Amino acid sequence: MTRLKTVDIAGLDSMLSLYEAELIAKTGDDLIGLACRAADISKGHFQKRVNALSIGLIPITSGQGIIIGFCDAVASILSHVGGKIFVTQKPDVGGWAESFERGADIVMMADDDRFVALNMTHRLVVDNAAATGRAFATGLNMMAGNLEDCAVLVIGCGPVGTSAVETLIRIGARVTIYDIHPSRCRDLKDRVNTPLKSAIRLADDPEPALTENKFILDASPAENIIKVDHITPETYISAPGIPLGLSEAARLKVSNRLLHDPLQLGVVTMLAMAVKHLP
Ligand code: 2YJ
Repeated sequence: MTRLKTVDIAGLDSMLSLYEAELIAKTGDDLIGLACRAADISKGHFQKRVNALSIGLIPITSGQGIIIGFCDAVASILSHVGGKIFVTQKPDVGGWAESFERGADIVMMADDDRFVALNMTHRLVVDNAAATGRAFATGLNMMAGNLEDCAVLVIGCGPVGTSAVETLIRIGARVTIYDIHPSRCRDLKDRVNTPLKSAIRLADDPEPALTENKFILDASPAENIIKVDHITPETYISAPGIPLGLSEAARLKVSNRLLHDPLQLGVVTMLAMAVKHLP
């Protein structure tokens, strides 16, 4: 899993309004709207629940340690959509204690492997990878119009790619999957939680797959795999992977038919999934 860097999230706070305006132009809906569709809850339910919530963010020092700006970036995204948000003064165990003392309904934290939201009332764990896969698959569906019966290429068969494939299959897309490690493609097809596994094809070479597919979801951390020659006027790309997999020329050519961010869609969708079962 890619570890975010401070540079990936620098300035995210001050750009949220612009980010949201671009998201609406691309998908027809805002951050809350897209996240609610991904989590399958209504905007009304989301807003009513979130406005009454206290959410604690705990910096975690284990592994490679604190990423400067990480908790603040997550806090700014959450503040943008509602709720009472606080970053704990202390990291780790001290942060847990503070979250309980301040009555947090939801606690969020990340180490090098997992980024989770914990719904303290329902003992529900929402993983950022699952939320991110859902969000970017939903966003691709919205950008493209409707992906039912359409062919979609998913690059990267990790947890984000798996969740994206499950979401695309639920939408009714025909999905081709590719990973640099072929065994991960087979594992994804075995693991994926759907009776419609026959809708999943395995690609052993990315080149023809990238040329043949106009709808692409890139959930891999590979740079420069999507090149300018792969982009046509009908290409739509949803790219949760960090760093972005498009070459500079490909990025320019695909223009606003690209959905990509380091945290925003995944974080708001985590929150929507975490409040879904609150009465
Ligand atoms: O609390 C901190 O500042 C750090 N322990 C944050 C670590 C952030 N974790 C990562 O970057 C992981 N690779 C997961 C990120 C998932 C984003 N889609």
